[in-house]
Amino acid sequence: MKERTLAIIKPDGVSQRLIGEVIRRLEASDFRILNLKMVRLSRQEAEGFYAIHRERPFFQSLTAFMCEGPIVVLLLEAEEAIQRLRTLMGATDPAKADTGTIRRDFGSSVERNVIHGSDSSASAQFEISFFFDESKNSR
Ligand code: IDP
Ligand code: MG
Repeated sequence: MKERTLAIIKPDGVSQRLIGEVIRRLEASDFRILNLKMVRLSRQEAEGFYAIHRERPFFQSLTAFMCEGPIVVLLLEAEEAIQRLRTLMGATDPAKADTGTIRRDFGSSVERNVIHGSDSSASAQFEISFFFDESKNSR
């Protein structure tokens, strides 16, 4: 089934000049980019986006990290997009991620792991509408 999901190239990915490489991998694996933008999150926006992790010990550090520089937000569409994006990304901790995944190849720590991807259809819905006005998404 065709699905939509949200990916973010995190500040460490942008600063390592990985925008092109990440997008190349996404397109090579049949993701269609329906929309994208570069933004700089305020602390409040980062906290809103990651509200589900509010009680986690890494919340302050994570939200500070997500604000340290620009990010690239991508609205993606593909067959099984949610699961396939997670597979391309690899495990949260780059050291534990499979060979050939984005996080394994470019991540530097469990926090600085280059890319975000929605983990379920509920989170994809929330995350897409957090960043994009759905009535304006093109194909
Ligand atoms: P995910 O990005 O693989 O879905 P989550 O558990 O949803 O992982 O965590 C969200 C983000 O928070 C991670 O991508 C990573 O940047 C950061 N994070 C997760 N666990 C830790 C941790 O134990 N220490 C520091 N940062 C973490
Ligand atoms: Mg997650």
